[in-house]
Amino acid sequence: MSIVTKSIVNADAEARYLSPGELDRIKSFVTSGERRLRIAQTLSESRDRIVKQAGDQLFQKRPDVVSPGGNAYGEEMTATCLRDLDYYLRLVTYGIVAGDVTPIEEIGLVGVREMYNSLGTPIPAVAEGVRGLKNVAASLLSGEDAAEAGAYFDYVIGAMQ
Ligand SMILES: CCC1=C(C)/C(=C/C2=NC(=C\c3[nH]c(/C=C4\NC(=O)[C@H](C)[C@H]4CC)c(C)c3CCC(=O)O)/C(CCC(=O)O)=C2C)NC1=O
Repeated sequence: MSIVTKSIVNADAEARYLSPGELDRIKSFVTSGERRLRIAQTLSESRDRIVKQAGDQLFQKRPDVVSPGGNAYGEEMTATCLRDLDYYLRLVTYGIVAGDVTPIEEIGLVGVREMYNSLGTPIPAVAEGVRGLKNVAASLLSGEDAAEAGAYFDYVIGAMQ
């Protein structure tokens, strides 16, 4: 949900007009719109490269996950692992566009620890992969844009600590 929808739902639940504070927050959401869309566009266009490089970095740091007995060992499992990184990059672009972490939370983080535990996937290694996504993404963005995007990657990483 974006801040616009959220504010309207909250105000209507109390049958009131949007408050000055809500209008202020919506204003800053609207004025940052062009920048947020530009960031999401860059990340979407470069998704293949971002995921590939983040995967390479992860498997260099954690060779155990792609070694025999590792959770991402074998072509198919490695591809599934990279698919998960692609999922998180996609969810981060949703968050950036919405200006809100709720889509990331609802689609990709609720129950994630239990899920990875049941699959035997090492969660710190997934977090490391998302850190890689963040670093590669940052290398494609200006400093200010990288900081904005970084907050959403950090949100995912934080949920996996
Ligand atoms: C959009 C929201 C969403 C998420 C997040 C998601 C994740 C997700 N990852 C899965 C599997 C998996 N995830 C991984 C990932 C990894 N293994 C490692 O060692 C690495 C650290 C890591 C890559 C960074 C692997 C290897 C599997 C397959 C495990 C198996 O089948 O045993 C599965 C089990 C079903 C399947 O194989 O598709 C789900 C549901 N699905 C979703 O719909």
